[in-house]
Amino acid sequence: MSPLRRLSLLVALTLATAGAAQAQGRLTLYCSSDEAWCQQAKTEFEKATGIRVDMTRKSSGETYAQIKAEGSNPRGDVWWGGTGDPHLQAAEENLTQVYVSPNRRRIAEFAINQAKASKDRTIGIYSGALGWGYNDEMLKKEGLPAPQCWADLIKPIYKGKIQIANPNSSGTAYTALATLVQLMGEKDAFNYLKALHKNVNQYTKSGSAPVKAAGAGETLIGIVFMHDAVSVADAGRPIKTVAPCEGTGYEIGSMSIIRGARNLENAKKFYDWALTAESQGRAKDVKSYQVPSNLDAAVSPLTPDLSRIKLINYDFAKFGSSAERRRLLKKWDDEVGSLPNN
Ligand code: S7P
Repeated sequence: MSPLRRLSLLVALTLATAGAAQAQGRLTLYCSSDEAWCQQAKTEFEKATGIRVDMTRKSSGETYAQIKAEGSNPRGDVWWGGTGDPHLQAAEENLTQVYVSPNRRRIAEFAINQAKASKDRTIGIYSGALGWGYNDEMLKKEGLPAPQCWADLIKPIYKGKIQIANPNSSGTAYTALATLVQLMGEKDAFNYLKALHKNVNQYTKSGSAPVKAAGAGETLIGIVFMHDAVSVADAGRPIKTVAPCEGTGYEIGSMSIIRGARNLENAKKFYDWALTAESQGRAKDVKSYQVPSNLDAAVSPLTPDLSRIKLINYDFAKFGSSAERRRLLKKWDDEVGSLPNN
């Protein structure tokens, strides 16, 4: 072999090795929590491990749809955050993979139940109850009563004053749909949703957008997770948070490793890290006020206390199943989403 040929082979080999080393140092993270929390997770994990994280933030339903579309050629490694139902659906559809982290010892029962329901393809990382936030200044200016119950939200006095997300894209809005079905029975829940439609001025893509809009004075009421309303209030907006008087549903924010993850070892490292008290305790620093699943994680005094909220016995196995989630979303599209705008 000529010296020139030997040299070019050596260069090619060095470049290939360097490429492989670099590939070992990366992680593709699909994040469905709040943008600031996603950014924090990326930065903190990079700092702790030196692994470079490519992070994309999308709502829960959108991320599920992306992982499904990429199923035969997976691009993501970990799906972190977002409501638990679409994580359960992804598990059932074999889009995510089994992993039992050594860091599961101090994890709350609600989070382990999620792992059990999925045969260890997903796990809970936080929880939070559904409710809404309203703009107290606007309410007073308009001389309206504060809505305290689901029944209040369909009153004509709130016509055009409510926002909620579209349940196809948003895990929050799917939680609302499943909650109402469990609270009222399916027939009454769909009648309720049709009545609510008259008061809705916009179905947003993201679940927390409605209360951000309420904080900005663009709508009176945003149906969201209560911790998202607290977060907007904590940012100095005139938002009051409501736990519905009839009772309400809740989420188990979840995490899953995507089947066929290209950076599997790094995915496991991230998964283990995301279950630690240290990483979960940092959420409050970016105004994410969910209840952490690690029992030793620091909890903000602003975090809504779930033991003081009337929670329904949310059936995650049923409403996270592929058939039920698809059926309910189609029914919402056919009977509610397709109604003419007000
Ligand atoms: O981090 C806030 C939060 O409400 O966002 C997640 C949510 O599913 C993402 O937004 P979408 O409703 O648009 O899917 C929740 O898991 C989380 O508590």
